[in-house]
Amino acid sequence: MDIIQDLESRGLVQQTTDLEGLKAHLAKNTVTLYCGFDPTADSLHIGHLVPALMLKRFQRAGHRPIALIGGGTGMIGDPSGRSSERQLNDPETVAHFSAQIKKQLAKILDFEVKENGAVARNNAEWLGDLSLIEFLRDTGKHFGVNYMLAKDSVQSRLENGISFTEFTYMILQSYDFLNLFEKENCTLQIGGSDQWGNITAGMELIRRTRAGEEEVKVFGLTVPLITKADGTKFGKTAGGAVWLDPEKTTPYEFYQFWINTDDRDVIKFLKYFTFLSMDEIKDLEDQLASAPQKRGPHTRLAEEMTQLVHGEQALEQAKRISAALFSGDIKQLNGTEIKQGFKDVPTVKLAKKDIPLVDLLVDANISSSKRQAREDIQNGAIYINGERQQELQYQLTDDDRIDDQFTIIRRGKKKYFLLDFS
Ligand code: 545
Repeated sequence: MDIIQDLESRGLVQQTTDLEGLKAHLAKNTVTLYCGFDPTADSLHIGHLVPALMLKRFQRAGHRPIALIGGGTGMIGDPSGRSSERQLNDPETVAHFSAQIKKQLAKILDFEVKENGAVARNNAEWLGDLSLIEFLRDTGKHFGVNYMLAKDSVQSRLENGISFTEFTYMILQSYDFLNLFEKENCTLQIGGSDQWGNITAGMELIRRTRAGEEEVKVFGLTVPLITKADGTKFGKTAGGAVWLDPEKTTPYEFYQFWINTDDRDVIKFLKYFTFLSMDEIKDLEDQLASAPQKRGPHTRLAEEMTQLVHGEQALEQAKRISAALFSGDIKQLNGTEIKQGFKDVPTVKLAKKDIPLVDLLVDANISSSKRQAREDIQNGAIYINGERQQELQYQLTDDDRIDDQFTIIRRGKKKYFLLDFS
């Protein structure tokens, strides 16, 4: 099966230019392709994974991916898919974001392999010292204003307004494609479907500047934007976006996000996000039909994704945390795992001493008064590290502190509190 067939069977191809030509091109050559990422934040989120993994899919099929960091374009702002003008970031921020994004992409792609090792480029390298006069004469001349106005990215902004700055963005991205074509023999640009207008603009620029030359064949391909069966936005949780940076979204939260995928979406996501073969995915689809309560496909998706983004050890931790929280057997976790698993529960800092449970419940605002605290204990509503404690006189000791630092108190069915004795 060729790469395009594989991508099509996974539903990963939204639009292409000259599909048959592209298939032949990929069959005949080691193709250099690129996808751009503008440093608009200090981390990628899971929405960016599909195009990033797409580069990896091409690499696995023997082609050569370029991860382009938009250190230059990130100073301007892509109007594509946006209903209002962007806030400009200062150069230091853009440089900081660029470094972060580059690190994340470096974890996904293989830069070491000899034949078709991935390459990272930053368009600040060439856009940075481009003179305005040169740019307007050599590049701007190829863009008719009518052509630019017809693009979706501009059309959808006519009402709200668009600055000349953002209006020019498509020319910069086009210049990149031309530059990578000339310097790296890059002949394919990929991106999300919001990038179609910019990608085709670049092809047009290459065609015009290379007019009359033979063998100028470049292509574009877009992946679909991810939709969910329930109509809500993909990749958002109550706590916001699901980031790749483990400081922003812990591996445990990341794992939980995928585990909680809707039954109606899980097979599609296995196709979009994992490298499981279509046969393996078909097996999981059968499992979903015959034993939906087992959530086999969801577990597999969560495992594959956590391993891919955070590595084996983080995956094991995420699974241990999930199992401990499910069974209530919290004692088996270590301090780091406690911190991850209880990141969002109310935390109370306390001094390390043997303190009567009744006092502790009041001090930590777990029970509203001593009377209430006694009632809670007697009713069996209080759990220390997962174990019920009904002894009114009970005193917390070192034994109750996990890694000499943390105690988890549960009140009732699911109200958790983290006591931090550090
Ligand atoms: C810049 C210069 C080029 C080619 C492309 C670009 C970037 C492009 C763009 N892409 C999006 C993006 O998001 C921020 C990521 C980092 C926080 O704006 N003009 O930079 C997204 N892209 C991946 C997919 C996308 C797109 O990085 O293409 O569709 C999201 O899935 O929105 O020469």
